[in-house]
Amino acid sequence: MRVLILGIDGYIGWALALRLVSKNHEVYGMDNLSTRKAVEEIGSDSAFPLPAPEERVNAVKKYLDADIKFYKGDITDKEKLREVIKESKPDVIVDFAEQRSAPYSMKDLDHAVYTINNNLDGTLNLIYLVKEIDPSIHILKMGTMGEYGTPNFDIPESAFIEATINGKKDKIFTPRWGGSVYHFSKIFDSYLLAYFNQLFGLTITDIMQGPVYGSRISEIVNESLRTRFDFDEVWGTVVNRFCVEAVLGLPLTPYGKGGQTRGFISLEDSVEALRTLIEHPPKQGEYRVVNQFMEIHSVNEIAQMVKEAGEELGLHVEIKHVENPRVEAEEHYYNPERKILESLGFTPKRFMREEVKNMIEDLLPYRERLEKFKDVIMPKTKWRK
Ligand code: UPG
Repeated sequence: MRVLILGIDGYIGWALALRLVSKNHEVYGMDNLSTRKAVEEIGSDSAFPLPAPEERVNAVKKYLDADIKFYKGDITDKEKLREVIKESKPDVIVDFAEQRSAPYSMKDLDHAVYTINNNLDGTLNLIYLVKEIDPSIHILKMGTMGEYGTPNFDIPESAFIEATINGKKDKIFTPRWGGSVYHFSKIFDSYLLAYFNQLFGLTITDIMQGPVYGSRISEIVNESLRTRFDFDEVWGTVVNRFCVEAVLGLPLTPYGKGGQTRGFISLEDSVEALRTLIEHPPKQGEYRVVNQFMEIHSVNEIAQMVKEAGEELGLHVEIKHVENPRVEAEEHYYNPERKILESLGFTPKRFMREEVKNMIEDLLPYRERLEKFKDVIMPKTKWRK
């Protein structure tokens, strides 16, 4: 298949590109390199040094004997996006090209406005250009399990549910409630995708993915092929952060009570799940919602796993709860449904307990580099100032 990845320079975008070329798909990618700049803005960097895009493409040629065509461009620039879609003629467009950090979106008004404008402009451009150029293109859009929030009911895996209100039944969009401006931007994306699916008959997979962790996929056979790995208070996600904290000898930082519970997936399983969804598109004109996570854990359980993995590797690891910078439930019910990936033949391969040890092993050679970023680990970005 011909696959265009928007946001190919990111954590999952790059890893997916490697997986797809190794399975003989034709990969085109576009990125405006905004994550690199925004991470620099807060004084941080990827744990693994990142080669420039051209060097990454050369490394793919050298180590995987495959070609990736990289376009530098911003999906909020509709002329550029039109040019890239027309030139690459994709069967499927995978869209990761959004501001993806909850804390970044909560810094101040400017960051909130940027997040909403950037994410929604990109989604609208993509929708309208697919309709204009070739409405049969499958749009595989990265959303988040965070769209649902933490409701006191089981989270369904479907776009719509049947509800009875004041004794009358109707179909309603599955309820969503975000925990940051970023998460709301994804909720608004989902409404747009569902609406334009009904209006234009577009073929869409809207992926509700839980936080991804990990540093390995089988295609990373040389350091120059590594994908980025963030760990600071703004761009790092919880498991990846805890592993870096363990490597640096800093206490692990569960926020508040640490009972926050989420559905997690390893990087390896994430790219393989995405490949499965690419190779098994929905019916033409269908809007498909997929819940993409493999294990449910609380932040406290994760801290415990990372502590044990670190200690097995000879590190001294402490856990120290810190005041929660976010506004979120710290103890709650959590039971999301997951059936679609399994129904397509997908089975997970990597689990958190073993994977955190691999991550610490991968990070240890970079300890000196990570030492330089000790100041950006503790949470400073507060939801309520
Ligand atoms: N948390 C801690 N300690 C930390 C970091 C986070 O307790 O040091 C908590 C945090 O309060 C939250 C949970 O861990 O309750 C998850 O936070 P995090 O890992 O930062 O994930 P999200 O903010 O939900 O966002 C990530 C990605 C986003 C993606 C989403 C998928 O940044 O792009 O959509 O995961 O759910």
